[in-house]
Amino acid sequence: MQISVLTEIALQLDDRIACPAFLAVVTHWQYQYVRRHRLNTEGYNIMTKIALISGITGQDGSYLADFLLGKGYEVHGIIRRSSSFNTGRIDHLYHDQHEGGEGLVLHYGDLTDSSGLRKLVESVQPDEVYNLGAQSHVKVSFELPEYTVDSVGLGALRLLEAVRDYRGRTGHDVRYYQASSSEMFGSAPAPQSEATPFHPRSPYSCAKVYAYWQTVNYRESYDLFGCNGILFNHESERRGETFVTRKITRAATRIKLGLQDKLYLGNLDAKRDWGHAEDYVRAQWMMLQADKADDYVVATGESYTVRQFVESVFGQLSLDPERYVAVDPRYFRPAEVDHLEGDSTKIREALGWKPEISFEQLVSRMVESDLKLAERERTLTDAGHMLTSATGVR
Ligand code: NDP
Ligand code: GDR
Repeated sequence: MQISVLTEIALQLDDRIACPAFLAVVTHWQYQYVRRHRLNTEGYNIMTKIALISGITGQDGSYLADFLLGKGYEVHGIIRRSSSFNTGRIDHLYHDQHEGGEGLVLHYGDLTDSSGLRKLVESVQPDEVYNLGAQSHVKVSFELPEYTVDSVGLGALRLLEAVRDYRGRTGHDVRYYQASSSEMFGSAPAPQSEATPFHPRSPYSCAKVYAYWQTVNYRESYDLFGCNGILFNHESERRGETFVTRKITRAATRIKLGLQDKLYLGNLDAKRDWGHAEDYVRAQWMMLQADKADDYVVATGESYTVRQFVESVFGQLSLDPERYVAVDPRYFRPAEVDHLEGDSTKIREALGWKPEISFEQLVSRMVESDLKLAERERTLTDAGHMLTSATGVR
């Protein structure tokens, strides 16, 4: 109603004093209104929000897509071109458009390609942008420092610029989430909170510190609604197999079924604050629904050593870790982060977030899921099929 009145005014102005910029903005609003409103099953006019996710094929991207689709969002994801399939974590969500698929739309793009990112933001016209894409492996970042900094640090800057330009041209407000990391605290003593000074210890975490400050800078300089979620480690059944928790659950369950003999790990004394990714993507969304943009630590507040994680997993499977686990210095890092344990009081008090899944439940869910996977592998090997190694190289 209000929109069509505005369009009417714009058209008259356009005739008389030629005001194309105003007309463009109003036309944009009108288009947005039509695109974002639909009738629900009871016939009520409801608002559809549009989200754009970088890193949708990763652990968090896939859970966030599940979560947002469940809330009625139209979700757009950026995927990288790859010579092999990289959409395994979101296959359950994606329906081919030829089969009437809706809700989730995938686009090729890369955080190292600014022109592609700009075009995407322009065409998707998102209300919320979640920047989760990254070369996210800390040990790998020592071997690929330049690429890591390009995708993690400059990648965030490229996306922020694309959002700023789109907002400036259309007046459309876009909220931006930056996947910041507890790795930024590095060697700062635990517990770490929003007030703890950063001391990054890897190319990855240096790049994350850069992206963190650019997000703050865009908020302060351009009044962009940008939030940093400083997330402590979060794991799941969908965790990449070269991160330590999944490497352990994959190996232990394979050992249980006679598919593997040994598990080689690096530093067993590192302590981490491990939560479940499902709880953490909810926190990401909550930050963008708040009245005011801010930065928040997201953590459980409990930490365990890698050794304790091993004991818990092997214990669940009634296996003796002493027999199967060995240390291989190849997995040590040039600089280690010894102890991360988050103080998430701020988000708990300001937004009412808290984790629902305990450490014990996290371990059980991962073990249960990987045991099923190992059983399928066992069936295949029993039928004479060759399997590629499930043990990560990192
Ligand atoms: P994953 O490694 O599982 O996923 C990373 C995603 O980024 C994948 O979709 C990957 O694509 C994509 N990606 C990698 N490089 C590029 C690029 N150049 N351009 C576009 N996309 C790219 O990470 P998580 O899901 O675990 O983490 C999500 C984000 O949160 C990351 O930014 C990570 O650094 C950060 N983070 C993670 C924490 C955790 O404990 N999980 C804690 C704190 C922060 P592809 O599938 O093709 O490889
Ligand atoms: P992290 O996770 O470096 O904290 O980064 P990772 O699981 O790789 O390592 C956790 C700790 O375990 C020690 N470790 C090993 N790690 C791996 N990967 N492989 C091993 O064999 C091994 N043995 C011991 C590590 O030295 C380390 O101390 C993760 C990523 O998701 C980042 O993107 C994210 O920002 C941080 O968590 C928070």
